[in-house]
Amino acid sequence: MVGKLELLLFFLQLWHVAMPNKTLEAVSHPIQQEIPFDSSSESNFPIQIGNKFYHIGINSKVNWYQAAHNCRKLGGNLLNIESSKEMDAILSQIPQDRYWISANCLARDRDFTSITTGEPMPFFRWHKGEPNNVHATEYCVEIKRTALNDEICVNKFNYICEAKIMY
Ligand SMILES: [Ca+2]
Repeated sequence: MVGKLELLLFFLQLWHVAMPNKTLEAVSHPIQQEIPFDSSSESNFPIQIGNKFYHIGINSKVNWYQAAHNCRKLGGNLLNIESSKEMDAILSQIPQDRYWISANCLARDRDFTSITTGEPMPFFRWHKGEPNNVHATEYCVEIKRTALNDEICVNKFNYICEAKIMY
């Protein structure tokens, strides 16, 4: 004779087998499809260099402001380049293209500050002749293939986010 409790436990076990919990997985990785590298990774920041993690946004080109928001949504910030070594490592990981980073002079003209730290970005490797502030309209900084360029903030490019802790 099977007791009511045993019967209930049996049906509960059947329920778990029949209805695996997918909800938590879906909530944990809502923007996984935007990750361009290493599709096996489930992190928003799949690239690790030293103690930092990176997200390369290449699926939709956006203006600098939207790029900053996108990085925050992922749990990080726009790339703050800290050294020549870091810049070389980043360049070795990305297709040659145009990418927004954290440096900008929106608050004070020609005073390039990182939106990520509120401090001057520690390392700049400008293209020859840059920053040239063409038509006095270039307030945001991009990696333009191999080096940095000041550019009009509303232009739409890829972007690079960083995080010190992997999300
Ligand atoms: Ca420029």
